[in-house]
Amino acid sequence: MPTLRLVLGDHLSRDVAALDGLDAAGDVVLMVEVAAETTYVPHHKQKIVFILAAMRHFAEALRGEGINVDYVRLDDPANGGSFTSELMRALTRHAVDRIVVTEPGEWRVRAMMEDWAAATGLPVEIREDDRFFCPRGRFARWAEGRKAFRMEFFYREMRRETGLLMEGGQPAGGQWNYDAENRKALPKDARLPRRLRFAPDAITRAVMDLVSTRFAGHFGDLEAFGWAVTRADALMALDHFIAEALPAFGDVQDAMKRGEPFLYHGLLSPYLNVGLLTAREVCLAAETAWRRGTAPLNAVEGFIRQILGWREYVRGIYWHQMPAYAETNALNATRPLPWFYWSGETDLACLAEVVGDTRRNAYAHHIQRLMVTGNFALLAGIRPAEVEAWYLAVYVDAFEWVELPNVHGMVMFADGGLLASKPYAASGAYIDRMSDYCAGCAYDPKVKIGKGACPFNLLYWRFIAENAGTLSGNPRMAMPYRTWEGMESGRKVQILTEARAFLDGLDARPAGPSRGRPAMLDL
Ligand code: FAD
Ligand code: DLZ
Ligand code: SF4
Repeated sequence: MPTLRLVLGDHLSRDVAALDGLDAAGDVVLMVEVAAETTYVPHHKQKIVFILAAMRHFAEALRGEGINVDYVRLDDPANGGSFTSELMRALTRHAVDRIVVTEPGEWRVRAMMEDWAAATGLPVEIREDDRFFCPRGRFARWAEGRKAFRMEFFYREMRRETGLLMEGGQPAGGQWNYDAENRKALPKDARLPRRLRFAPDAITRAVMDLVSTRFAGHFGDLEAFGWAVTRADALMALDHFIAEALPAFGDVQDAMKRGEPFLYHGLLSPYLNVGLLTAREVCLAAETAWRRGTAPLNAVEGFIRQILGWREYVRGIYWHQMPAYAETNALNATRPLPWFYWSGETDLACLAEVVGDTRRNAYAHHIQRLMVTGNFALLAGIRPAEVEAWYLAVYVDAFEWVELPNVHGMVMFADGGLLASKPYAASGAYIDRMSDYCAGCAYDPKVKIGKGACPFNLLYWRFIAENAGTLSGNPRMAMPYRTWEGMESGRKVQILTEARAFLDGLDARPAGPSRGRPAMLDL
């Protein structure tokens, strides 16, 4: 029976479920560039280029196999602008008996798909996305009956089930987790690998021209675009990472350095998330490096845990908890997002650096996201929905299934501790220990109050005081609460007064245009 197979922008895998059983003679593969997806948050320019260029290359590869691909471009004058409108229009071009699609990565698109059978009058088969280690049903069984979820226990089950880094039923090396070895600061003489960049070809350059005109006001630089947009190039990026960066990935996984946004990180999340690489092949490549003796166990375990553990865990939580998950605000945070998240114009050097990296590359590594921009948003009490919209917009790898649990749960503690056992709140001392950012700052991480006091120090104690009702009973927060309670009352008053003055000075939205202002922002 002739089938219309819709392939979305993050379904770019040849073995994606929607293409299973494809009949090249009778079926049509539909791919659509649509305004609604390019603007539901003001995506970084590089993110739009990455997805549209990867889609165009994927369509070419399918055509090379003799498959009938109906590809609708963003600038097609007849383009109706949404998945639904383009599906309806495609049905006027093709006589098909049914529609097949892989389940999407976002709740809002899933809800849209539920209406398609009624709208089209055709059967719509929404197939499970089997590119993950842990099917949704498997996660639900693990989650059943638990009040709070903890990644570490989930991860151990995934290790056992996949056999990754297992020896005779036991974890390789005798330990499940080597995180304690992975928290070193970057040595001064560290030699960092040069990272692969992929020069845009004619297809990608055409998309860059489109984006630089149509999305000129969106956040982010486009000139530096060097992401892979084909599977062949993504595989080259994987090989390069395994050979050049993985061996040192572990020790300094949490380090940050001015002018060095990539350090030893994989830079693989965009490829994993749109389907140019599979999670299984990436984990197997890392495991093979360890078995061959070219990368140490602490690095390989740390890396595999991010994918087999964290990535699968946050996806499980997303689908298990949505749509209610996005609505909670356990710490009642209500402050608007400061404008410097878009402009980078702030005298807090760490924030200026991370926003600057994000603007240049549509990338920041995990600790930059968690402990700089995330930590600030948590301590300053920014409204979770605004923080989430920012993260979803600015990173090339951002899709809601992975962004939301990381921001809502891990960063903002807005789920009240479902995902993490305590908030990742830290004072300036943490940033000073893990980076060289403070050396160039107007503030001093060692100064706690008064002139030059690092705002993270003031905000940390204010956060502790403000959220005592919710957090002081948490055993993992016992130490900061003991310290706060033991602090001399005059000092407490001074900290709270200075923190309040700092927060009052934060500027949510400047009157005039600012560098980095996104064209459309509907938060
Ligand atoms: P590496 O450090 O090399 O890690 C290897 C891989 O592990 C990554 O490619 C990624 O697939 C996976 N991974 C690592 N940490 C996580 C995690 N916490 N959750 C899920 N996967 C993880 N990742 C996204 O893919 N999309 C997002 O939108 C996203 N938003 C985030 C927002 C916040 C506030 C935080 C704290 C983390 C977020 N992450 C997100 C997770 C992580 O920061 C990125 O996956 C990572 O920085 C990608 O760069 P990399 O490939 O160099 O990662
Ligand atoms: C993110 C994105 C963008 C910017 N543009 C498109 C697009 O034009 N067409 C498309 O199929 N997908 C796009 N995407 C990815 C979708 O937003 C993604 O498939 C949904 O969010 C579901 O995960
Ligand atoms: Fe950031 Fe404080 Fe260090 Fe400045 S002193 S870079 S604000 S942590």
